[in-house]
Amino acid sequence: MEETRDSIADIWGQRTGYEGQWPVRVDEHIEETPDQWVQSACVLCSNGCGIDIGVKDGRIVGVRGRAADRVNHGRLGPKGLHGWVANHSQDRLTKPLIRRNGKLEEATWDEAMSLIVQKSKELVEQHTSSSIGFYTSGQLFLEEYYALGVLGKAGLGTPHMDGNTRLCTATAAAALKASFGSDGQPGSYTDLDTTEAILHVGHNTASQQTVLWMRILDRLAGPNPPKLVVIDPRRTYTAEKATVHLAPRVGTNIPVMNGLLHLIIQAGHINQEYINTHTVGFEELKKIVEQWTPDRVERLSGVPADKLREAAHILGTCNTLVSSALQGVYQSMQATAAAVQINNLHLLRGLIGRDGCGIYQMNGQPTAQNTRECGADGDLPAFRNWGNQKHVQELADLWNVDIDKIPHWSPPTHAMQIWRYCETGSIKMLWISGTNPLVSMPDLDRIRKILKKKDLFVIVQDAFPTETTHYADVVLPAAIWGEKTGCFTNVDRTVHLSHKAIDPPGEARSDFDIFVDYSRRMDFRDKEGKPLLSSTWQVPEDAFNAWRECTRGRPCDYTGLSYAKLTGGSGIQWPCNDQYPDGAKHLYTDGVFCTDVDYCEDYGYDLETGAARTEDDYKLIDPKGKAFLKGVDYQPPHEEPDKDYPLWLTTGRLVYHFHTRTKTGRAKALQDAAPDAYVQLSAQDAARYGIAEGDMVEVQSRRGKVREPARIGNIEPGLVFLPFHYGYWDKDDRPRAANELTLTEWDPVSKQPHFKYAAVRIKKA
Ligand SMILES: Nc1nc2c(c(=O)[nH]1)N[C@H]1C(S)=C(S)[C@@H](COP(=O)(O)OP(=O)(O)OC[C@H]3O[C@@H](n4cnc5c(=O)[nH]c(N)nc54)[C@H](O)[C@@H]3O)O[C@H]1N2
Ligand SMILES: Nc1nc2c(c(=O)[nH]1)N[C@H]1C(S)=C(S)[C@@H](COP(=O)(O)OP(=O)(O)OC[C@H]3O[C@@H](n4cnc5c(=O)[nH]c(N)nc54)[C@H](O)[C@@H]3O)O[C@H]1N2
Ligand code: SF4
Ligand SMILES: [Mo]
Repeated sequence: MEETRDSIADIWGQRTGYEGQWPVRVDEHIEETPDQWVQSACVLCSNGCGIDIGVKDGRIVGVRGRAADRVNHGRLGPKGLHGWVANHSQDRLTKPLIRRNGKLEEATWDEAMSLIVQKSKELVEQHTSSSIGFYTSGQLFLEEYYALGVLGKAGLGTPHMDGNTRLCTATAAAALKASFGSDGQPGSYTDLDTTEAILHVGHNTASQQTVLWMRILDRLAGPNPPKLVVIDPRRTYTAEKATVHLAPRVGTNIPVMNGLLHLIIQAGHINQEYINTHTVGFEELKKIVEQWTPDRVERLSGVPADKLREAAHILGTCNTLVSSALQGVYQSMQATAAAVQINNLHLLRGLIGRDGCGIYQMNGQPTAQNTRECGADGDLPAFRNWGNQKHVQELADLWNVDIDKIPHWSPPTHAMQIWRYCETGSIKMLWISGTNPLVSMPDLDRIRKILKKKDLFVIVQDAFPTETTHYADVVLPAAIWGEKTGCFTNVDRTVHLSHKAIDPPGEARSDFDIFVDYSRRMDFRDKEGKPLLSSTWQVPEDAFNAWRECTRGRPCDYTGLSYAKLTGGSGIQWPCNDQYPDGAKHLYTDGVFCTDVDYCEDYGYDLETGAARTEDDYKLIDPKGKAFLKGVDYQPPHEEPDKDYPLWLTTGRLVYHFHTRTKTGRAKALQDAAPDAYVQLSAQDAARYGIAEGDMVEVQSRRGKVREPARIGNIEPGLVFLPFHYGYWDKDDRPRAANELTLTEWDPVSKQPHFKYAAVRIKKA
């Protein structure tokens, strides 16, 4: 075995202080010397690092970073270096399974697909296509989502399709739409090389985007380090490096952000000319944030007034700024409203659309951007507006189907509602692909009950046996990264092509092949009677080429990209078209946003109530390309500590594991680095409850309980933290999934569930 560093002990590797360019450093981990290197990108977070897969005798034997890639210049983090080991895990699913007499038994593909098709046809006939729902992922490839999007909308015609992206980055999309009229991140990673200041809100970058953090660490180690403001209730790896760390109580992002905006406006640190020329809504925003004096913010959030002033001074005086928000915002109270305040900060100061200025309404999953782009979540493909008849007609023309085939009479059903329909019985077949809801959904007891229902037919398409496959009626074995070809897009709009390096194990098939096969067997046809997908979509590249046409003239314009162009060098940013043949670094360089009534992705929502605006409402306020400034007042969380459940719970991630650990738990180096869950609590709370480091602690909420060993320190008193990666543990019969405790509540605008707060009590077990 060879490694360029021990990335478990040395997560970020050696520093090279930034001096005018970010040097190449090729990180590598191989078990044997490969015969061949195959171009790909990493699928273990949204950073999208360029990676080469090393192959020998039909097996993956290692990986190395791609020196030429604009994202990572060769660097890789611990998950990127070790995660691939899971591809060769002994317990991969290699044959379809069908539940017979209560037990999952091996079956042929023909048997499994025939059963699914028979069930689908029966349901459509008896209950319409609205009795079928799809719950997909942020981890398949672009071509697969587009295939699913087309078959669901133009073939089956069901409004019930969404991704686990609802749990992940629905708020990123909602916040971008609310301010700029469309999804699409305005900035570029290269902004980090020159920016004067960085703001991370509820985003533990150091742990969750380790390679992006290397880029920041190299700036911090260079001659003109940026100032770093971190807003997180825990002292995370990211917070440790902060110039100013604000540690608010969970659920108080709005008071803190409003307080910052208030101080910045009051000090005159705004760009009035930019505001006048390029935005609408300034006076209303000002009126709302005015009430948030530092003392009032301190009373609600616990952030000392002086610290808030310090942070406001940095954010108000820097000439360039890169900001990011992630789950501490998106999964907490007033998610979209709080995320929008970060957009407001950049708009008020004119810090957008140029070098050194970027906003990341961050993604988490590697391909979440594509779920959203391709309409496999609750959106229409290429950021089209379901309320705009012209946009829907464009899709009908592209797919050659009648416009009424495409569900657009109401908003597409969001995932939380899809699960609700399964619970109440109107959805009778749920097709789950690339996600493990029995660890990742809130309130697991409820989800278990839903999946166990006799009248819900559950299909699970995954590569491994999981908590969720356990409850399936049909399990379809999927090929994963390295075993199939396709594209995906990272959070700074960089599109990568991942080539197939090896064959999948056994009879496992790619999601693309499975979806196209379903479409063929269902005999979905267009207006002229031609098969919908199967006549023209033989290989993923066919789907990619169809997708290119779908994006023409839309913000995510892929028309200049091709498999050939994406092969050999670096990933390339969209938009890539005649105007930007090599991709565009920044969106909105001219201060013109996607808000025109004919172009925007939606007509907007009331940030407080979630009430949707109609086309007619929007016409009255059409900002014709100006950005929206929107203010919101504070609302308290839906559950707060009381005498029975006196502590706050929050949940999140560890550097060594990805989500429900189906891959990282099967990579020995990563699993050994973080073998078990734990509960993190402050020294004060530990003393109060008589708990010592390593003691078993029972954590209970109104919905369930778990038992975890204690880890003490680096957290505010009154708050406990659980990593959410770990499912039920048979070994010592221990419930330990954080989601046994979380609640079924969601943001009114983005519909993203609230994983970041709940009231709990603890005791020594
Ligand atoms: N190692 C690793 N990396 C990953 C992943 C992984 O599973 N493991 N998953 C990927 C995915 S899909 C995602 S979505 C991202 C998530 O990346 P992050 O959002 O960075 O991860 P989390 O740990 O979920 O939450 C971030 C922080 O929010 C803080 N927080 C909790 N409540 C609040 C609040 O009310 N306000 C504020 N300001 N902060 C709060 C928590 O203390 C936590 O440190 O990571 C991606 N990268
Ligand atoms: N309490 C709490 N809960 C959370 C969060 C939190 O912070 N706190 N975060 C939420 C967030 S942001 C996210 S993103 C979710 C993640 O939650 P999940 O999506 O449930 O987590 P994963 O473990 O990534 O599940 C992906 C599944 O897809 C499979 N898979 C991988 N590649 C492929 C493929 O190519 N094809 C197919 N068919 N399958 C594949 C994997 O084996 C795995 O079983 O969890 C959410 N839940
Ligand atoms: S930062 Fe993300 S994309 Fe890059 S190597 Fe790590 S897990 Fe993979
Ligand atoms: Mo996520």
